[in-house]
Amino acid sequence: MSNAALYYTPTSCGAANFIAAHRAGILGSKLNAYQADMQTHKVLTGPKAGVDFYTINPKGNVPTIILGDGTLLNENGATLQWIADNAVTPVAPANGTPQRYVLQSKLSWIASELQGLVAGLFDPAATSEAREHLTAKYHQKLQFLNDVELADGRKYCVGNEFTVADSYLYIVLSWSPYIDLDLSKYPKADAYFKRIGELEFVKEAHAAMAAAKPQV
Ligand SMILES: N[C@@H](CCC(=O)N[C@@H](CS)C(=O)NCC(=O)O)C(=O)O
Repeated sequence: MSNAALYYTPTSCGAANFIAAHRAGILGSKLNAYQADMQTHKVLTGPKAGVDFYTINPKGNVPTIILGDGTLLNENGATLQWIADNAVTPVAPANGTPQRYVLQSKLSWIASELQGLVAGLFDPAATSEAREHLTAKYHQKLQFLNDVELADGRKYCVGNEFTVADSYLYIVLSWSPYIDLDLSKYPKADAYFKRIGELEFVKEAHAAMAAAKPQV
């Protein structure tokens, strides 16, 4: 069976998958990673460079993983766990353990509650009332992240090791400047974000994504 293929962009939630896969040690072995452009909806790198991304993923969004048997996987909760289940270096607690379900709950929370709100703030069509409402709700979530989830100053979302939930939360927090949000108002969340960004493999992953040369 051929390698699976990840489609991503370097600053989107797709990048969380690239970082996780890099940490997992599966890039270029079990998983090849290719960039796509979300404005033009064209694949930018790899054997399908130039192809309309909708023909690969009719939803047109990233992350997208095409498994070796052709199965299309979407949604961070699924793609990140596929990466975890195929990892050489572990990036999730073992399947079936309580901690694995904790990880699943964090992924769902990040996707539905954090990213769901930020996505609305990125929407240029959002009215100022809608924007105000979404911003207030997002601040509540960050307060919870800061005061409850990260209250003990923990390094990682789940347990004592980096997991796919960290790559995802880190990327969502990295969007703060684009939505005019000052993360330093939430010192524990801010410290967490900076700590993850300083991890050597996270820096390596950013460098590898930046080095990918669009072929179209
Ligand atoms: N519900 C999806 C959201 C994925 C998503 O919104 N991806 C964004 C990038 S962070 C995207 O590809 N947007 C471009 C588009 O939808 O056209 C998930 O959890 O993975």
